[in-house]
Amino acid sequence: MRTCILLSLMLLIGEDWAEAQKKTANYDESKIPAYTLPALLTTRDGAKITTAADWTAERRPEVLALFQEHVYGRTPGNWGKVSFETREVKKDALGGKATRKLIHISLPEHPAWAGMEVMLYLPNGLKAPAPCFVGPSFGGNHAVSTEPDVPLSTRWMRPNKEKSIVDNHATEASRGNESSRWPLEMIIGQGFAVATYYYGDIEPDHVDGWKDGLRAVLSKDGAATEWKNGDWGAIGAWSWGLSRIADYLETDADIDAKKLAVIGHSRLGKTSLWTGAQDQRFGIVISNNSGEGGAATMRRNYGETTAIITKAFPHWFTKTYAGYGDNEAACPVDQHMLIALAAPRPIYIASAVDDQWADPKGEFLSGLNAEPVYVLFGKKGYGVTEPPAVDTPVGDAIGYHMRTGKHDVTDYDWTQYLRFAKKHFGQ
Ligand code: GTR
Repeated sequence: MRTCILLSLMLLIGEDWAEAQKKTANYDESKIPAYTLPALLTTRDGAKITTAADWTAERRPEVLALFQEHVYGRTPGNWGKVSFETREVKKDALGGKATRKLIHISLPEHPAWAGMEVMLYLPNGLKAPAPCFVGPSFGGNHAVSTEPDVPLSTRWMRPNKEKSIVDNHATEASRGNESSRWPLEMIIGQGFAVATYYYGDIEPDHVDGWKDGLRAVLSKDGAATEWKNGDWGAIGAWSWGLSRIADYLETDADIDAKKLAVIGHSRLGKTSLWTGAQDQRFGIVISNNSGEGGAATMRRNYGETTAIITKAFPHWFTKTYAGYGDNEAACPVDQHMLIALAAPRPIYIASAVDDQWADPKGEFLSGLNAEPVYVLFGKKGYGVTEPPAVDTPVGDAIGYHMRTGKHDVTDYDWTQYLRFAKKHFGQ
């Protein structure tokens, strides 16, 4: 009971404190202090990168290592064998339009981790293996789907009255509460599969969540320990989950594993970007309203800042990152370099005009400033240098739009992602 009260208190400090900062944050362009971005195409020892081959062989590994060391932490490599158990194949899902598979992923060498439940919807009647969107959910598979026979997640969930979360657990009334963000029929209707899992299967999203999650299980002694600079944070762990889904999809003959698009919203958009950077099996990377610690330029003091995010959500990142609060200039990376880690794979960044907390212009700028790497590969970026008007998508290998409305994932966003994926996957 006492732990429960303490936990609730800590949660309030995290989410509610961040919420309160939204009122006092800077939203005035003229008040952003001058900044210089770290050079994308100069190595740490000063060598200039002028070819795609040199980017791939020299600078890319260096930039990836810098993000591990300073922002998200290193993903350990000690999970061993991964096992997949298909627990359900429902051929007449979504009124016969789709096949729904439920796959349990676990680690036989680490039975202390309860594993993750993957829900995969496949379009019925396709003549070839399907391309697939892969993304984590905030509310669980039963929240993504409105189908009443999807098992209700039994995992810990963030308090949320509107979503009918009672005592940190989903209830029958929670079904479908995230379905507007996952327009399954629309995605299936265009010939794409969707694979998703509840991010809390990997780690509950609060400061002490790791103690009940995969990070504790994979830590050296399998016991609670303190995290050091460079150790992975929750974003790294959630991202690990997406890579394990890719492991599974590579074994599923109904899927074209050369056509996987990783997608995420908000904190899970940060997760999507970090996944795309680490795991090149994802051929397209999509960041929806990912904001600070995602696509937004770290050095712009606009909306959420490094100081705010690392105070409210220290567990998302490696410990080192907190040291850059109000001291971004000292950080050897900025987020344009994270976008560049997707190159030459297509990447899409989406903002919403009423989501100023996420700094839409800063999200746009990271894509723009990543372009020199795409150019090395003979690819085109936005084709514009100023943020486009609302609801006017731009770009080629780097796509961008600023949607009307608030922080959310809407059908408008998915319309653009489907168009982008069809174009680049040649569907
Ligand atoms: C906010 C946080 C953002 C964003 C968002 C979300 O409170 O400040 O960085 O990640 O949560 O995930 O919905």
